[in-house]
Amino acid sequence: MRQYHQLPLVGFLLFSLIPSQLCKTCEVTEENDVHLNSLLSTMTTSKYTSGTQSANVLLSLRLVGMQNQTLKQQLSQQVRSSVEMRESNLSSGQLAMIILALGACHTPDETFIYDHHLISHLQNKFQAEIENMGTHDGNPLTNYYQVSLDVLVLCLFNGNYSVTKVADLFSPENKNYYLRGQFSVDTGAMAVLALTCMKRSLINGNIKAGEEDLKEINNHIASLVKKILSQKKENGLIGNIFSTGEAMQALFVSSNYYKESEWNCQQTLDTVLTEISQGAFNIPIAAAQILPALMGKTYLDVSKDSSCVSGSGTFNISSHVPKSVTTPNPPSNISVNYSVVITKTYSTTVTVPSGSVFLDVMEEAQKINETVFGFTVEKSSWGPYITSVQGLKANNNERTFWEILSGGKPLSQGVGNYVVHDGESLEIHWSKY
Ligand code: B12
Ligand SMILES: *[C@@H]1O[C@H](CO)[C@@H](O)[C@H](O)[C@H]1NC(C)=O
Ligand SMILES: *[C@@H]1O[C@H](CO)[C@@H](O)[C@H](O)[C@H]1NC(C)=O
Ligand SMILES: *[C@@H]1O[C@H](CO)[C@@H](O)[C@H](O)[C@H]1NC(C)=O
Ligand SMILES: *[C@@H]1O[C@H](CO)[C@@H](O)[C@H](O)[C@H]1NC(C)=O
Ligand SMILES: *[C@@H]1O[C@H](CO)[C@@H](O)[C@H](O)[C@H]1NC(C)=O
Ligand SMILES: *[C@@H]1O[C@H](CO)[C@@H](O)[C@H](O)[C@H]1NC(C)=O
Ligand SMILES: *[C@@H]1O[C@H](CO)[C@@H](O)[C@H](O)[C@H]1NC(C)=O
Repeated sequence: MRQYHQLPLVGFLLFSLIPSQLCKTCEVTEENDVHLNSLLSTMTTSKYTSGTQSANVLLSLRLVGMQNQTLKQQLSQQVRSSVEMRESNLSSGQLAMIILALGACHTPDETFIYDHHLISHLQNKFQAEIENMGTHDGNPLTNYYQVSLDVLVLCLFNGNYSVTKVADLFSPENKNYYLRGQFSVDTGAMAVLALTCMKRSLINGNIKAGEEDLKEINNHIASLVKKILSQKKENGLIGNIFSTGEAMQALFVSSNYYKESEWNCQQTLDTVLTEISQGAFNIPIAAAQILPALMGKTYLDVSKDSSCVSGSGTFNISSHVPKSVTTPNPPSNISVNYSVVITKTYSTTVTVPSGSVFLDVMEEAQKINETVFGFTVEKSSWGPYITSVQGLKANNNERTFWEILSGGKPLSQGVGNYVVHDGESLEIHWSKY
């Protein structure tokens, strides 16, 4: 930890190192606004139980200039009370997301951040992440998605952090960018947003650091952008459908690190719109994470003065709520094969009503044999998260978790949302990421 941003400016030389700050976006046109209605109604009609979930949604609605004051007031209230009730228990990234939401668009919520000293709490939580990495083989308390959120928010809200330390931490070779051996697009995208914020602050002279730091940050952005683009699929999605929104944000703010021919933004946008119409974003946090990019917005816009007025004015949200996707067929039962895999495999066949989700199967199995199929679950912003099976608990320090699969393939939805099919082979695996 050599340099902090209080140190003197290195100088104008820095400017020459950096490409201009163009920001290329593609966004939904007015005639496509209708596609956004289902996203907005998912966010409008949900019950909010998690502070992080409310914060994600509030941030998203504010960034796109959504007009419903009642809804924004409710969400803001929930976010603030989640701080008042359990500030000390929030993870670093949860607190960062809350600050981002409250600080977006310069509303009176901003004073809450300062009255409650949230920036200095975040500095401490960020410090604890770094200390944990030191004592636990480079593993943060949470994960690099959250560590990136921390840096992004400390940068946007002028918190104190070491530029040199962060530049070292965010080296693209760091194992924390990878989950199950795969580059995590969500994580890489959040890191690009954080590094870009730092880069801009350095150029503007808001923070001071050595020339070496700036070079390093530039190199990291370049190489992360390359990795993100390498996860681009034939249909334009980047990573999977749920990482695409954040990848788009990262690519918007880093457009001078790739050639125009390397990314067809319109194709990505069109595929996302198709997925929206098929109901892919049917939980509020998924809707909240895709929406800003569709309107050409990024989390870096949070600190801009005039960024939160939507270009196309207000949305015309249909009061019509999309019908639930469950089939109206008479209730019938289906059977699935369910296994718990540790080193040994424990299997059973479970019968559940059609339309059941993975979690229902686990509950049925638990009734059959509590010792073998007993499990614990925690509420999270994405729904229920499995924390232990047979008493064996997931542990971030060891990078262990319970992975869910169907037919041997990892699922891209959680146990609360994945709808099971007759004859399917479901598994929950004790795994390392
Ligand atoms: C880090 C991460 C993980 C880590 C979490 C542990 C850790 N070390 O932090 C690991 C690798 C273990 C993991 C596991 C899974 N994950 Co994950 N994960 C993420 C990631 C990159 C960041 C989450 C985060 O910290 N958010 C920020 C904080 C502030 O919010 P939070 O709500 O407090 O975060 C907690 C929850 O998000 C929870 N969590 C993480 N993943 C998932 C997935 C589900 C379904 C649920 C309910 C909760 C959950 O862990 C976080 C830390 O405690 C997100 C990306 C994203 N866009 O959000 C994907 C993401 C949330 N995960 C996803 C998935 C699919 C999974 C798995 C279901 C994969 C699988 N086949 O097993 C499992 C969960 C299985 C289970 N046990 O219930 C999807 C969810 C999509 C969806 N529609 O539901 C995402 C969006 C990635 C993606 N692009 O597909 N994940
Ligand atoms: C605004 O949000 C509230 C929920 O907070 C909802 O009941 C109301 O219908 C919304 N208004 C519009 C115009 O969508
Ligand atoms: C904080 O978390 C601990 C352990 O998870 C729990 O026992 C405690 O009740 C929580 N405190 C609050 C205020 O939520
Ligand atoms: C900023 O943080 C560093 C440690 O990371 C510390 O040495 C320094 O005193 C802090 N400065 C302020 C103003 O808090
Ligand atoms: C809003 O949408 C509804 C139905 O889609 C339409 O009838 C109405 O004219 C639209 N209003 C505006 C202001 O565009
Ligand atoms: C489905 O299973 C439940 C419980 O085993 C049973 O009560 C019910 O009659 C079954 N329904 C059908 C349509 O088979
Ligand atoms: C269920 O799955 C397990 C593990 O994949 C397998 O060993 C077992 O034969 C399967 N059972 C049935 C009835 O398909
Ligand atoms: C649960 O499964 C274990 C291991 O197969 C077995 O030893 C035990 O007797 C079973 N318990 C019940 C209640 O069936």
